[in-house]
Amino acid sequence: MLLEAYANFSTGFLVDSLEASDINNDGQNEILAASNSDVYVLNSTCGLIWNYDTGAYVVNSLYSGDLTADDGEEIVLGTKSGSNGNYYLLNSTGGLLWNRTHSDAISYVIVGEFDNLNSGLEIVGGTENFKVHLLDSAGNIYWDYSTGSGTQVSALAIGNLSEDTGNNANEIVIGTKAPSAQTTSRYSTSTASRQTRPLTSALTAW
Ligand SMILES: [Ca+2]
Ligand SMILES: [Ca+2]
Ligand SMILES: [Ca+2]
Ligand SMILES: [Ca+2]
Repeated sequence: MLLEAYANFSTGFLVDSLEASDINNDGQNEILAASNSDVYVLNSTCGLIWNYDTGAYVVNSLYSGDLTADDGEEIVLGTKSGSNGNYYLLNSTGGLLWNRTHSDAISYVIVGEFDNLNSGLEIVGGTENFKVHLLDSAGNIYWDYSTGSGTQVSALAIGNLSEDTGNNANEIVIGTKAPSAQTTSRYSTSTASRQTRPLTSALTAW
């Protein structure tokens, strides 16, 4: 099979996170790219529609979803600056809806339905300091879960993985890594583990 580059856009830095989604509801997918402290939204031919610069915060992860009544999909960013992190929510035209500073660097974010008692979709974020957060669409963290000291949350997924009773059908899958003393960067490829955990037991032993 011959794979050919169709178009390209240079961010000038490593691209840490990518997504293709129709964030402005015009029937065509946009390309969302996180690189250094910027988020770029490109059209299907890699033309720049807008970019958003967080300033000092490197964007580790992005994820789009229809979280608020604003037009189109919103984009959640998980970022870091030193050992601190910031969650951001942008609207579909690159406007900042809110940001929330946290004492841990945010390594990964996803959007999905994880609490039917909270209206609309939730945000799940993972940190470089072994925590998983559940946030509502206003940026409030209403619980966190520890994956164990010394690990970093490197990936997250939401899906229905077990039969449940009650309000919450979906579980969270957590990917973690435990960096050695030599490889403390987020690109470490040391041990990984996975867990699934329903919300109802998020704060109790599993
Ligand atoms: Ca579109
Ligand atoms: Ca929206
Ligand atoms: Ca919900
Ligand atoms: Ca389930």
